Amino acid sequence: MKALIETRNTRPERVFLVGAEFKSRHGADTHDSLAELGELAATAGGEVVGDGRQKLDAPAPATFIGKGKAEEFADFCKRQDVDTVIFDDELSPAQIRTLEKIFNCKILDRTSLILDIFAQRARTREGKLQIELAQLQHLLPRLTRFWGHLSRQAGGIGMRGGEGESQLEADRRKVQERIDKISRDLELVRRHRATQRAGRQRSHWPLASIVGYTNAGKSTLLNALTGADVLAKDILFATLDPTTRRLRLPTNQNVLLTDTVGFIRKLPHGLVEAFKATLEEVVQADLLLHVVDISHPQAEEQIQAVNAVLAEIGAGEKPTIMVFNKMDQLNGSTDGTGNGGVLNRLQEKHPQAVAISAATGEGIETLLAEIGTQLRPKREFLELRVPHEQAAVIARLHAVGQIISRSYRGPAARFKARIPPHHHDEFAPYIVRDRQASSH
Ligand SMILES: Nc1nc2c(ncn2[C@@H]2O[C@H](COP(=O)(O)OP(=O)(O)OP(=O)(O)O)[C@@H](O)[C@H]2O)c(=O)[nH]1
Ligand SMILES: [Mg+2]
Repeated sequence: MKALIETRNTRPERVFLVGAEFKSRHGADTHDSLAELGELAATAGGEVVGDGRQKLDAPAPATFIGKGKAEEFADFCKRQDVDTVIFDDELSPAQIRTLEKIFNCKILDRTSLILDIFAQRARTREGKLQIELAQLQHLLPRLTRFWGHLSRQAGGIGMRGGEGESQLEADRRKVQERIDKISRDLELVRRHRATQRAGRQRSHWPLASIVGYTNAGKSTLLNALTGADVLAKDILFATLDPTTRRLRLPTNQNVLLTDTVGFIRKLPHGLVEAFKATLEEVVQADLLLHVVDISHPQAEEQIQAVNAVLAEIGAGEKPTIMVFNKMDQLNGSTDGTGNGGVLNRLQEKHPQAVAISAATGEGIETLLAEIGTQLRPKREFLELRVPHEQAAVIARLHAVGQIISRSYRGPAARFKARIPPHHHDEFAPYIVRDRQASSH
C-alpha cells in the first residue's frame, strides 16, 4: 500500500496535530499523548508545525472537535501551509470527509498513522501481510460507511444506481477479495511458524521474550545479550518482526530470547489482532523481560500500556522480570528531582526490578543472574506420587507437564515429569522429591 505520508523531495510534509481533552482524561494525558503523536508523525517523515487542543464533553458527531474550533485551526493551517492534519483519536470516515472540506487538506487519525509507519517498517512476508490486512480492515468499514453516505445523497437528487454505486460495490468486493487472499496466505505462513516453534520446543530450551514500550531499548538489549545485530534506533517502531537468538547464561543454561514489536498506548485493536501471530512468541514464552525506559517522563504510563496489551493477548500472568533500562540517562538525579522521583516510585512498586543500561552494559550481569534464577526451576523435574482416585490431578499433570516416565502399579501412580515452574504449587502435595535434570 502507498505510504499515507509522503516524503517529497522538495520538503517534508507539514503536519498539524489535534488532540481532544475529554472530562474522563487528564489535560496532562492529552498533552503527553499529543507529544507522542508528534514523535509518530516525525517517525513517518512529517514535520510538525503546530498543534491544537480542545476541551470536549463528547466528540462532535460531524467534526469530532467543535466546528468553530475546526475552522479556527483550519485558518492557522492555511497560513502555515500545512499538508496534513492528524487527530490523536480515531475518526469515523464521515468525520474525515467533513474535516477534509473544512481544512482543505489531508486528514489522518492516530490509527492510520501507526498503520502507515508499520507498513513502512515491515520486512518479512508475514509482517507485510499482517500490516496489509490491518490496513484493509481499517479501510473496509470506511468504504461501507462512505457508500451509505453516497447512496443517501444519490437518493436525494434522484440518481439511484449509476456509476458511483457499481464502482463502490466493485471496490468493496476487491478489498474483501484481497482480505480473503491475505488471510489464506497468512494461515500458511503461520503453520510454517508453528512447525518451527514445535521444533524449538523439542529442544527443551526455555523461551524468554523481550517486551516493552516502543523505543524502550528492547533491541539494544537483545544485541547486548546475544551479540545479535537487530536495528536499534531512536525512532518509534524500529522493530516489527521478531528475532530470536540463543542466549547462553553464565550457568551454561541455554535460553531462546526473542525481541519483538514494541507497544504503544491507544494501539489500534485491529493491529493487536493482526499481530497475534508475531506476538505468539510472547504468549508461548516461559519468561518475559519487560523493558522500561526509566529516563522517560511517562515511564509509569508506558508500563501500564504494555500491561494492558499483554493482558489483551493473554500473557498478563506470565512470570516477568521488570528491566529498568537507560539508567545511564538518569544523570544520578535520584533525589526526587528529574526522573529520579519516578525511579524511586517504580522501584517501590517493583522491588524485584533489575536496573540496567543496555547501552553501557551496566547491570547486565545482574540481569543474567536473575534470568537464570527465574528459569532454573524449569530445569528441575519432579517425582510425583498421585493416588489413583485423583484422576483430575493425573489429567492435569498430563495437560501441563511433560511426562518422562509413569507407573500405575502399586497403591498410587508414580510419575517423573517436567512441570513449568508456575504450576509447581498445584502439584506440591504430590511431590516425592525434587531432582536436578541433566543440563543442556
Ligand atoms: N542512553 C541510552 N540509550 C539507550 C539505551 N538502550 C537503548 N538506547 C537507545 O534508545 C533508542 C531505542 O532503542 P531500541 O533498542 O531501538 O528500542 P526498541 O525498544 O527496540 O524500540 P522499537 O523496536 O522501536 O520498539 C536507541 O537510540 C538506543 O540507542 C540505554 O541503556 N541508554
Ligand atoms: Mg526494536
